[in-house]
Amino acid sequence: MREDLDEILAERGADALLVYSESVRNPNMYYLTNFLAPDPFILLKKTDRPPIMVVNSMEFPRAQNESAVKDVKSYVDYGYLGIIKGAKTPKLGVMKFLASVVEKELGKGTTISVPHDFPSIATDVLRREGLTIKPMFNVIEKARETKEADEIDEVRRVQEVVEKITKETIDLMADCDVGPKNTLICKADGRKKALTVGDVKSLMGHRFLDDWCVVEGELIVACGPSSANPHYHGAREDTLKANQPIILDIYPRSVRRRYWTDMTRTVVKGRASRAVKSMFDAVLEAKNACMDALHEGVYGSEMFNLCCNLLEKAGYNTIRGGKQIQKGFTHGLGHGVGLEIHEGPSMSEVYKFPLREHNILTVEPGLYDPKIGGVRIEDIVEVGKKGCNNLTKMYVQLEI
Ligand SMILES: [Mn+2]
Repeated sequence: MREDLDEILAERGADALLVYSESVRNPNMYYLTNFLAPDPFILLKKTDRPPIMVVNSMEFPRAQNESAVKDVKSYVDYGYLGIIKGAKTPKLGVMKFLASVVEKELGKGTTISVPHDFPSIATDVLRREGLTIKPMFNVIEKARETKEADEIDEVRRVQEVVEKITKETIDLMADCDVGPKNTLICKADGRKKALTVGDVKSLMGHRFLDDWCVVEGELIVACGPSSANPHYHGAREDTLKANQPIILDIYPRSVRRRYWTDMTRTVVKGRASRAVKSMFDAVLEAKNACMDALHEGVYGSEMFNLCCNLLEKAGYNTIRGGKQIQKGFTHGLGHGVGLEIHEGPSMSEVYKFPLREHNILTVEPGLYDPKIGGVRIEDIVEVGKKGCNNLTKMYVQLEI
């Protein structure tokens, strides 16, 4: 939570925080400001003091209206134009300007924490101006891991949209006829055609926008043996087939508030083979058992180990111990979700830290076989003190 920032900075030995970035792609900057701007601006915060935001003159009125930061200042207040004109090049001038704002607001002799992706050239210029810059991992990210009520509400809202649209997509597949070579045939504009991955993604993308959510890049709609690669997204021209697993991994974000959600369902139109049914049963059992075991204090690595124990007991191979495998459980159990689709905390072998109340995490065991395809089931949950709260309400059903 934002209020944890001061404590995190103090633990790391920093007196202040500095971010210089745009906020459309940078989740840390958006998190600290709730202000969306496509060009870089400045955020400074001394420990135990409210943050200050410094934006260019064009963004100043909008920042005053829209940002969560109360103390908004304009580049004009710090003599922007004069500094730029006095520098060798405009780009170097911007760095000198940044240094002068930081010196004025934070001062020399202050240990200033910057994120890992703070521009290295800015670090160089600021240090040359005598400022103490310390790049650090996991300062803002650590605060972001524990969600506030309004953040959880927003993930829940996007999740509701995901469930509505995923159900519609599954209904569309269920209503298809089965044509030659097991190809799903749907009716579009009064005529029959093979249902492609491109059709499904295009439909879903439009429907998400109707609910003010957006797909960035591609969803995963993967059918048959190719779905054995967990991050095979499905090619536009791929046709969907009956009697084979179809993985739908659906992860849009909200257009304005920027929060993601993540859900996966695996379905078979028609009849699933015995092998796919066995994989499905093992994955579902592992998911349910892991969700039962999830609560504040348990380590991410313990959760991963529990899942591996269950899947190994069911006769499947896992990547535990750093094995390179293609058949079995080939990825981690889950990841944090928020302003990034993959963020902390993580439920993998190396995450030897306790999970905390109000973490939002996916629980997504999967089993894969390059000859058959994959089965993955993914829910998104909020970690609680004694258990977890499943934000996913959608049914789990293999055959449709
Ligand atoms: Mn996921």
